[in-house]
Amino acid sequence: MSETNNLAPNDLSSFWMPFTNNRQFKKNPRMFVAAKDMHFTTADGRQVLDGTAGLWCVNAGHCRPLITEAIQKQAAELDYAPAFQIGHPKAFELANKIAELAPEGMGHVFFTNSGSESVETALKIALAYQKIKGEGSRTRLIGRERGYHGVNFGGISVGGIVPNRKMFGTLLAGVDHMPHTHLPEKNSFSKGEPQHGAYLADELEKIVALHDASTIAAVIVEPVAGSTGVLIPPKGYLQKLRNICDKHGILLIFDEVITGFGRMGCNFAADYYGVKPDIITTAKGLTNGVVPMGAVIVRDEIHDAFMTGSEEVIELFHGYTYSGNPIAAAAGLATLETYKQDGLFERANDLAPYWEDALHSLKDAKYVIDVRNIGLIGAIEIEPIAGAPTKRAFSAFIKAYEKGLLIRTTGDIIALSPPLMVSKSQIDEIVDTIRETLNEVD
Ligand code: PXG
Repeated sequence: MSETNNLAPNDLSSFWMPFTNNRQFKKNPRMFVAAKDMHFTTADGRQVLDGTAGLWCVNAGHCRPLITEAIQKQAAELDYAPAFQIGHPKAFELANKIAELAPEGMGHVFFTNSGSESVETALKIALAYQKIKGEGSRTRLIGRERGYHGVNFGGISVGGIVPNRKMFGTLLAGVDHMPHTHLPEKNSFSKGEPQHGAYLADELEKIVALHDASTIAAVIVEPVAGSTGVLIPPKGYLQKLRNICDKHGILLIFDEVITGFGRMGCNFAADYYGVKPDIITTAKGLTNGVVPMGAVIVRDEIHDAFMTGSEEVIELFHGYTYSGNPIAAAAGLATLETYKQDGLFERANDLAPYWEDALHSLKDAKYVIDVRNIGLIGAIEIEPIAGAPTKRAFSAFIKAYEKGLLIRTTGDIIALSPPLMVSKSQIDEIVDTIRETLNEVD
């Protein structure tokens, strides 16, 4: 054991890192050892500005005192309580707070430990609900190309990111996919919602016509697709999906793991777009990423449909050892309080126009072929190196890191989502560093 945790471990072999080029990383590791507000500290003592809120989760900024203290206190008071057939007050309190933030009539919350588990939970609730309503033939699930819904089997089945699916067998049966909404020839450099493409929602009608509505349980989409490289829904698209689902008795699930809790400058993307889904999946920003936790928010009628029959019977055969875990619940409560005290959702909303202008100033930067933005989300798409896709963006990731800025790259897209406490000068710093970085990569 090293005497100080500021030293990189000298043997990196045992930890099989997620979504990482392990061998390349271990030859030249990048380690964070501390964080505060907008910055990480690296093992060699450098400050790195967090342009991505960790992995889209640290919406309140790092090591915020209320959250840290709440976790410390909870760990000393009630470390764990069984999640089945016994409760503890903070889980109920947090569920109430989430329901207050959720759109009207979505007053019930099922706790999970990640976005992936929230997605599995939502899909299972949708299927079970259809069955309870006497519509047991509705077993199909519809996702979308380029969709990301976590990495469990349900999520990769409805998801549409090919490398996440192709190694893992036949996946769930009875899944179909709508086309993605990316129309670069029509919409590049759109500020906010792109004008063109609402018609792509009509593809759902074609899928319904093919399979018949009586076989379809639910449609799941990210209101703004994040992981695939920030695809913003064309104007009117989500409302059209809602209308088609209503017409055919299909549930609409919004996967708001990224868009929830202030990222759009309001509680949820559902509020931003004025489109109410039947189920919302969340995680990440719920606890500021500090303790793993997810929550599935369910429309009252769906929840109530389960609360019939004998009270001696478990209504939903589903749940996790850590559903509503006390330390996660304490972190969630303190996170929501921090958002409120600091007015962070309003701050994100106020900053969004500045963010938009700053990002679009990169239109003439080297290699840039598109800039997209909404709320405090942004993407800079760059021209790939011929025959070597992703290579230029990955070089930019490394170069930006060396220059003291954390960005995310996916394919040849730089994705940005800073903590909501970001300042205007830090936004300028993000943009300036990206411009410089692009000037310097091959
Ligand atoms: N749904 C959506 C919409 C997500 O973005 C998940 C589900 C899965 O969440 P968990 O907690 O199981 O990872 C996600 C996660 C990236 C990136 O850089 C995005 C995610 C995770 C890690 C990296 O775009 N999204």
